Amino acid sequence: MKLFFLCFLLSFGLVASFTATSDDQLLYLGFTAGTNLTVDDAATVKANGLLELTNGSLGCKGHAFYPIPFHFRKSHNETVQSFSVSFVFAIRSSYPIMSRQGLAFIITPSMNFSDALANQYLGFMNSKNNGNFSNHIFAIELDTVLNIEFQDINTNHVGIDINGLHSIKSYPAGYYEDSNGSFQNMTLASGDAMQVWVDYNGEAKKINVTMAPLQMEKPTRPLISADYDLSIVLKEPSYIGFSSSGGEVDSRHYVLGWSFGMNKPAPQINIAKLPRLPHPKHQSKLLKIILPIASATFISVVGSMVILHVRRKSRYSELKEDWEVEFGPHRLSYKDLFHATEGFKNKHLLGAGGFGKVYKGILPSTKLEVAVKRVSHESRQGLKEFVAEVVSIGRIRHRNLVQLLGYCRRKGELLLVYDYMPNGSLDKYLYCDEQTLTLNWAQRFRIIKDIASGLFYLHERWEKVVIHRDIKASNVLLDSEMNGRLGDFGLARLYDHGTNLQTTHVVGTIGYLAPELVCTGKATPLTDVFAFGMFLLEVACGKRPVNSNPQGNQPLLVDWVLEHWNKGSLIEVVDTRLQSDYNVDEACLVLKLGLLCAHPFANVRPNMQSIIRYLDGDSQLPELTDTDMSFSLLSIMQGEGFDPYALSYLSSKMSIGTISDISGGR
Ligand SMILES: Nc1ncnc2c1ncn2[C@@H]1O[C@H](COP(=O)(O)OP(=O)(O)OP(=O)(O)O)[C@@H](O)[C@H]1O
Ligand SMILES: *[C@@H]1O[C@H](CO)[C@@H](O)[C@H](O)[C@H]1NC(C)=O
Ligand SMILES: *[C@@H]1O[C@H](CO)[C@@H](O)[C@H](O)[C@H]1NC(C)=O
Ligand SMILES: *[C@@H]1O[C@H](CO)[C@@H](O)[C@H](O)[C@H]1NC(C)=O
Ligand SMILES: *[C@@H]1O[C@H](CO)[C@@H](O)[C@H](O)[C@H]1NC(C)=O
Ligand SMILES: *[C@@H]1O[C@H](CO)[C@@H](O)[C@H](O)[C@H]1NC(C)=O
Ligand SMILES: *[C@@H]1O[C@H](CO)[C@@H](O)[C@H](O)[C@H]1NC(C)=O
Ligand SMILES: *[C@@H]1O[C@H](CO)[C@@H](O)[C@H](O)[C@H]1NC(C)=O
Ligand SMILES: *[C@@H]1O[C@H](CO)[C@@H](O)[C@H](O)[C@H]1NC(C)=O
Ligand SMILES: CC(=O)N[C@H]1CO[C@H](CO)[C@@H](O)[C@@H]1O
Repeated sequence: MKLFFLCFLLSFGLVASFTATSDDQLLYLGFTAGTNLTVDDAATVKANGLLELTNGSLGCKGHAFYPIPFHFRKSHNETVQSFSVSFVFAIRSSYPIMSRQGLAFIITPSMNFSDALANQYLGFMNSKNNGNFSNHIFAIELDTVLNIEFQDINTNHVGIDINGLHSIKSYPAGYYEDSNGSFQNMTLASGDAMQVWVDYNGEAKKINVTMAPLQMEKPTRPLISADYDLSIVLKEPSYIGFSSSGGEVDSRHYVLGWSFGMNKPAPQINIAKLPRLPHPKHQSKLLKIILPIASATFISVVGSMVILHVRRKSRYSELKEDWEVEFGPHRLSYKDLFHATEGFKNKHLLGAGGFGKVYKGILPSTKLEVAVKRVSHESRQGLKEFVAEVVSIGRIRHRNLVQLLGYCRRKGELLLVYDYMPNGSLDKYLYCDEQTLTLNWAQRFRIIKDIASGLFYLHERWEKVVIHRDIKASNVLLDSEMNGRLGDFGLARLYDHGTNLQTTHVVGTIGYLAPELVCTGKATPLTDVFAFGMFLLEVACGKRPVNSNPQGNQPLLVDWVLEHWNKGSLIEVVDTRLQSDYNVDEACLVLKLGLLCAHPFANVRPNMQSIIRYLDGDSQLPELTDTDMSFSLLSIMQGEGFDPYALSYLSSKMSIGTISDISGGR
């Protein structure tokens, strides 16, 4: 390497040059094919001198390394010396607003990344080795996707990675203004070229990362500064270079220039000598005039034909990505669902809930009756995890759960396909006006037992604990034999994904939310038990959990039942529509169990297994004592900051999400 190598290449009027100025310094002002650079996978050196790391094909990865490894220590038993890196990069995408992964500068003992994955693994990690200390990899990631699994901070960040993608330190892309110290945002995926500096101080064991727009001098204050001893990370010798991966949309990652210095500053990159990015932003005047005219003419001629064609196509268009391949069997085509519901006609509308509208349909292939739920889902973040969860939920089968058959994805929406329940949801029967339609006690008691058994399965019998989070009468559906089946399980998590992980967002429906859930936002099996308790009272009394009393002075059903229990007149709360035609022992059992389950203190509530034993009469419900029951849920909730007005005006249809919207948003 003692060679002094200099090469100028004239191509497209650009000068691309590579200089290995000495054995411990590098400078690339653009790249030339056959340059001292090892590229693999999707990476190529373009004729105009750009190093293109990813070529725009979906889920591709690409690498470029200086082919000769560096010695980072003077001798094998010493610490890693200081070094510094500087490079100019750009991320170009056909859809500027969409996610497209990113690239990383990396130092690695091996150039073989055949086992590494694309997408969120940035082409240098995979799900097995991520975070493993035997990787000996140091990287600076420029990431445009928020990956919850790596605790990414946002969709536009710079991070210092040691042996894995969970950054030891990261910060939104940007720089600190030298003049006044204010922070200026930068958008990695803007398509503009920008410069990054990485400086490691071997004595102070400090890593600084700085970035700035191309025309700017290096800012004094680094964007990220981390104390870390790279001596425990880097292997001797190690390669330096770049790794990159594309995501779900067409995007290209470029490096325009690069310099490196071992124990000395990286040579300054002369911006003027860098190659140009494709799609020049400055069009010639002629083009500015001709282009609109030409395109207008073109559009008007071809337009009508295209519109006809696009209409046909976009009608059934859906989003499908490579990661979904493994979920293949669970994915249903939009075309099938469209035909199944005759184009989502209103006459097939079964109802609408907090998540979206539900339609009845008949799948063309199997003639199976299904319910199709259209859930609007703006955020793409966490979608992969969510779909994985949907598929995992789809494997849950139990006679008291509504089977999820599959899903389909379109732009901004998700379609979930369930078994059709011909007799609809329980709330219709509980709150209907006609006397004839209501359910008798035996039917009610059986549905209660059904739901208990479905919930018990979710909590304790399936391979992992599934918390329902939204138990209520409208989520209890009745099949053709009037068996109770719990629907919507696991769905509430949809709203958890993609929102800020720090601010846990409460999901559920007012009146069914346990006090501790409202405070901590943490759903547990016992918060489900609370909602189940409310459900028991609801079924026995035929009243909604909130604002059930016409006089309005007792907004919570549980407090009203409790008042009667205290007075010894529990039986008076039983639904009058039953016209005293019910089993008094069973009704008392359900009411007392309801109170116990809806207890504000979670540790007093029984688990689902005990609940089933009580309902089956296999064990005796513990006698409720006055001290156990000396609570008013409303006062406790008010103590926790609930607005009593909001509470009393709420119908059970409203969810917490809606309330926070009314009060000015999150
Ligand atoms: N599998 C199904 N079979 C038949 N009807 C269904 C099915 N799923 C839902 N429905 C009907 O669609 C209505 C709306 O359901 P959805 O679950 O979206 O709303 P919800 O339960 O009222 O509220 P939330 O979205 O908060 O759970 C239900 O009340 C029910 O009548
Ligand atoms: C790359 O650089 C090395 C040493 O600097 C030199 O020996 C080699 O010839 C160069 N290769 C090419 C293709 O320029
Ligand atoms: C991109 O690179 C991959 C190799 O990783 C190759 O299979 C693919 O054809 C390339 N696509 C284009 C558009 O060049
Ligand atoms: C490093 O190893 C060399 C021999 O390989 C030895 O002479 C020297 O003392 C060692 N230095 C330290 C700091 O251990
Ligand atoms: C790269 O590693 C894989 C497995 O880790 C191995 O199969 C392959 O032969 C390696 N390629 C080279 C060029 O060493
Ligand atoms: C880390 O990688 C090494 C070598 O590949 C392997 O033996 C070890 O089990 C891995 N450790 C973990 C925790 O995965
Ligand atoms: C700091 O300076 C920059 C440019 O000089 C300016 O855009 C920015 O508004 C200033 N910020 C503050 C807080 O003064
Ligand atoms: C930078 O971006 C963040 C998040 O997008 C935003 O909250 C902040 O206000 C922005 N700051 C400036 C100075 O634009
Ligand atoms: C890193 O940044 C700090 C200021 O935050 C500075 O004091 C230090 O000298 C810098 N170190 C290197 C190696 O540039
Ligand atoms: C009460 C009620 O509506 N029962 C119906 C449930 O569904 C079956 C099959 O669709 C009907 O036969 C029942 O009448």
